[in-house]
Amino acid sequence: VIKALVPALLACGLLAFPLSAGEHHFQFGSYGRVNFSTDLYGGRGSPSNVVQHGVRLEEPSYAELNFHYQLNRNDARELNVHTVFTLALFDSLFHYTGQADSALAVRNLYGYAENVLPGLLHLWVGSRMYRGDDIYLLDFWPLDNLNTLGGGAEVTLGDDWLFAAHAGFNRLDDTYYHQEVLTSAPGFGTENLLYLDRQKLITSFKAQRQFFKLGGTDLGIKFKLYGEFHALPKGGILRDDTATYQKESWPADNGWLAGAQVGLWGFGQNGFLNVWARYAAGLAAYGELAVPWDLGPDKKSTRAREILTAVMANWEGDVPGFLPVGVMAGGYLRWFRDADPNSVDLDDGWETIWVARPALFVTDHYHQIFEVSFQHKDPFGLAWSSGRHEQPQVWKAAVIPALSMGRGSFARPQFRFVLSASHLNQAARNLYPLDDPRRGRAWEYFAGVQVEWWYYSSYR
Ligand SMILES: [Ca+2]
Ligand SMILES: [Ca+2]
Repeated sequence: VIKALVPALLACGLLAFPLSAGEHHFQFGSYGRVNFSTDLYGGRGSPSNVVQHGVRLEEPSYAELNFHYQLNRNDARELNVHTVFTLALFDSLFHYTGQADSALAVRNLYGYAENVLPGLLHLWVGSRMYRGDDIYLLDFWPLDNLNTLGGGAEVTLGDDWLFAAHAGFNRLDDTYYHQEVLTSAPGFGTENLLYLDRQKLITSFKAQRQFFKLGGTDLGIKFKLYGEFHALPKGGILRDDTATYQKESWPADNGWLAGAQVGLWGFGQNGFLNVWARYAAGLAAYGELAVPWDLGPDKKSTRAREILTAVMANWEGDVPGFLPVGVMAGGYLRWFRDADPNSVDLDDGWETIWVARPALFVTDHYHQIFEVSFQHKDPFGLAWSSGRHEQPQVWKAAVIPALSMGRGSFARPQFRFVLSASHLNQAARNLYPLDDPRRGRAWEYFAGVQVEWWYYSSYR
């Protein structure tokens, strides 16, 4: 039967695809950062932050291995299929802990069909880091950053217009989404009952317009509009905190997010500027991979809000009579309110961080880099320790001699020595646990050696 089918399938063109495909490509890529450090008090250098997204410089080691296979046809406008597999390794290094285990995560596992309609329509399905532009200095994507299991479509009209829509589900390993209960089986013994199984649906939409060579210069500008809608069906769990199971039910819930980005590039060397703003409500204010906390009296997230604005810029150029220089800068301002009726608790408030990283490109490879940052948090509630309104604040300054593969703030791989000092005010130190020795130190240090690389990675 199969032998008889082959000519028929060939005739239909169904088997013809792999036979007539052009060159196949395999590409290995990677993003990585590895560091070892000391806090100069005998311990490991650790991040000292009072905001959600602190400086990248103090982050733990992390790596991605990116395997990309492309069935590449000869004509760039013909159907072209990519499969992408990215494995991530988090900071659990055998040579440091002595434990032969790793913290792994699959960050990409998807197929992308390019030119389903030539030059117009592209489709993808799978598990994907689906995201736009970041604030490199904070390792933070302020507008569009989904880690999703789903699928989507992209429509491109030349290089000018891009429209994209996507839908995906997640069901975190938490009893807010998922519960299995041991029950007695008919007859004898026990069995697992999947009592709660509610998936959160996340959909996203983006529209982007780019303009190139503005006024005959190298300047380009882009405008992006972005939105998300989150929906969670109703559900309930069995609580076994009493002698008998108690049923607890939750209503259906939802959330939405709307935002925009303006991007400018093509000034100086490697110059660009991105500005973002977004407004989120309900489930979307807590983020995609979150279990919302402190819900309203109706057990819904309706009252939660997040407002965020962010900036990232880079400029490099020659200063006459001096060295070539560069400066990266970025930051964000965020206001958040959780869903409970109390608007003056510690969960609600403002936070902001601003960071600048100037560099002197002494030679193509030796770069003298500096980084300064300031972070501030204004929780509306009263601090537990003092009963007063406290505003944690941290200043940081770092000296970073670096060896880079080429001139430029984004040239990688980069080897660097980092000596960073942080000054924490009393309110910031009060965030540490009571017996933590750091409560008594106004200054914290991070001295370390790092290497960071990326090539053919989904990171850039
Ligand atoms: Ca609140
Ligand atoms: Ca609260």
